[in-house]
Amino acid sequence: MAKSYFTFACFVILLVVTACEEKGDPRVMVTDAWAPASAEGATTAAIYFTLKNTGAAGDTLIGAKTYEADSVSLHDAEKDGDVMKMKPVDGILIPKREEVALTPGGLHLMLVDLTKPLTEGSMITVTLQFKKSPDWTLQVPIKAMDAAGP
Ligand SMILES: [Cu+2]
Repeated sequence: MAKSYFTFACFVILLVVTACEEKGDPRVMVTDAWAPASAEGATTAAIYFTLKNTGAAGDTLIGAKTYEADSVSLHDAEKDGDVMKMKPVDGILIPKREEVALTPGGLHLMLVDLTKPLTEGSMITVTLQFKKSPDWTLQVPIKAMDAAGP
């Protein structure tokens, strides 16, 4: 009985794995999340992380939510002369088998209308929403205001 149950379980796992491969699903992982502490009186804050897609299809980060802010936008940044300008983007594409890094001076999540300041040494929870992959909830450690990386 135990043995046949084990065989059945293996068969089911095999079916699930096969189904995923055939559909060519994305497989997105999120690593190296961090955010600098927010400036005194600031109403916005940026969050950075790396998206890694080891799957057989591309996916798109389309949004995020957190209790720390009224809304979350996807932003890109570029230098316009000496000024760093940010602009909203509809989504962040993560091509299959590729990595996309959100870093200072480039792509980032923007928390808009913070419910409270992000303080160094604390941790916040953010849920990422993708076009195809399930939601991914991550813990984001808050670093010093002048930190350059995770
Ligand atoms: Cu921004």
